[in-house]
Parts: sequence; C-alpha cells; structure tokens
Amino acid sequence: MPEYVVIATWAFGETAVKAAAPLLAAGKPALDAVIAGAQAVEDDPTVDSVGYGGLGNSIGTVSLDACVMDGKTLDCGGVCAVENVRHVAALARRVLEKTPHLLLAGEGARLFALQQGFPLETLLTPESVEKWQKRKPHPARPEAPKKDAPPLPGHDTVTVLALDQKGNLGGACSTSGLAHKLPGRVGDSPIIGAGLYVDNAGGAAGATGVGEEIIRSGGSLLVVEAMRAGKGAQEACESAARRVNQLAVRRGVHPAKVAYLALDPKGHVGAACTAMTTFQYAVARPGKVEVLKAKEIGVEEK
Ligand code: SD4
Repeated sequence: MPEYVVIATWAFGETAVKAAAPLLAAGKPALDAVIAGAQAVEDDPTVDSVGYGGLGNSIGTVSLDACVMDGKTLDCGGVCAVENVRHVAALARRVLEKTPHLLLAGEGARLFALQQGFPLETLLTPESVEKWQKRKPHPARPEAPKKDAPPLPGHDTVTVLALDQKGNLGGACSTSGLAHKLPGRVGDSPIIGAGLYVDNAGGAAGATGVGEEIIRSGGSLLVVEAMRAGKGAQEACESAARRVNQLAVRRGVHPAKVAYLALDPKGHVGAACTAMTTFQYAVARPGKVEVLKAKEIGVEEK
C-alpha cells in the first residue's frame, strides 16, 4: 500500500494538510481529503485570501473561484466569480458529480449552490472589511489596474494535492483571488490546467500567485506534462517558474509572483517560485507535518 502524502500552498497550508491527513490515514480517497483540507482554510477567517474572510473586489464584494480534479478518472469541476458561498471547493465537486459541465460562473454557480443545499451567507468579516479599506489602491492610481501595473497585494490561493493509500491523486484549489480586482475578474484558480491539473499517469500540480501570468504561461498542466515526460516534481516546478520569468523578459515586464507545487504518482514533492516570491508550503506524511520554503528561480536562470 503506498504511503499517503498531502501538500498545500503557503504557511496556512498547514491547516489544510492537518485536516486532510486523518482522512488519508483512514484510507479515504485523495479527492475527499483535499476538499476537506481546502474547506478548513475556507472556514478560517484569518486567511484573507480564501473563503470566509477573503478580501473583496474593487466594490468590496467577496468573489470566489475554485476547482477540483480526480487523478484516477480525470473528472473535474469548477466554479468562478461566486458570491455568498463559503465552501466553493465542495461546490466545484458538485459540478463534477451532478452536472455534465466543468465550470459554472457567477449567478449560475450561486443558484446551483442553492439548489444543492449550500447556505448563502456574507463572507465579509469586520476584520476583512478593515483590511480591504487599508489596502485600497492609492487614490492616484486608477481603480481599474493598468495593463502593466504591478500586482495588487493580498492574493494567496490554497491548493491542496494528495496521494491516497490506493495510489490515486486528487487536487483542490480555492481562492478569493486578487483583492480589489475588477468585478467579474477570474484568475487561474478555477481553470483546469491553469490553477490545477491532476492525472495519476503524470502527477498533480497546482499554482498560486498572479493568475493572469499563470494562465499566460501555460499553468499547472505544464508541470504535469513535464512530470509525464520524465522530469522529477521539483524540476517540473522549476521549469514552469522559469517559463513565467522568460515570458516576462520577452514582454519587457518584471516577472509576476507565481509559485508551483507538485506531487508525483510516487509521492515525491516539488515546489518553486519566481523571483522575489517567498513561497512556503506544507507537507504531511504519516506521523510528520512540515512547512517548507520553496526554491526561488531568479530571472537570470535559463
Ligand atoms: C488568482 N492565483 O486569482 C489567484 C490568486 C493567488 O496567490 O493565488 N494568489 O490569480
């Protein structure tokens, strides 16, 4: 029986892996575990970039994106620009299970959530409203970010990847996206292949950081395809981070903050981020939970 492994983005990923590990230890499927992990972070009001307590968009509304994928069946589902639903990773799973579609957006996703019995609630907290106000873009800066504007602060996705005891991989990704984003803006996180990709035959990968650059550079599918082609999980993440840097240099802009996390079908883990991105991630294996720092790929690295 393979040993289980679960990994998750950022230091708050520790909350996710600690929620997911007991399910994996009990022999539950990877998909159940990653959704439980994502949900623990969605419920944490101190994480201001995921679920309840997430920072609002430019008009102060919390708008969430999420997706899930099963590495055995390649079944997947996502929701984007959803308001008033806290557990969007679980909602993405309902899209996978109950509909012939892969991605539901906005009001359609919210109505689907109601139909599926998810409660509608405000996702704002007094603390998140205060932070949102403090982090408001400078008045001199236009509300709608310019094409080449530096990224706004306040964005961190929880991406959870797991290998279960049957040797199956699963992944979930959940975020409130960039704080102060334009209403209707959707990042990489709900898009299969961008924010997440999982295939037992290649591996699992997830992304965090500036969604526009993750999508532009090919996203998580790049990482999985690199593993399928024989690269290790670490090398695959590094090559995808290098791609982000290379495209930025070609386009004459500073590379965006982007990080990749990967888990191969044998349980090897990889993580890498672009320059000036301090990226931490959590790893749980039987009897051990660690928070590690990812390798940073400098712009000059070819
Ligand atoms: C997005 N990738 O909406 C997400 C945000 C994020 O670290 O992960 N930030 O673009």
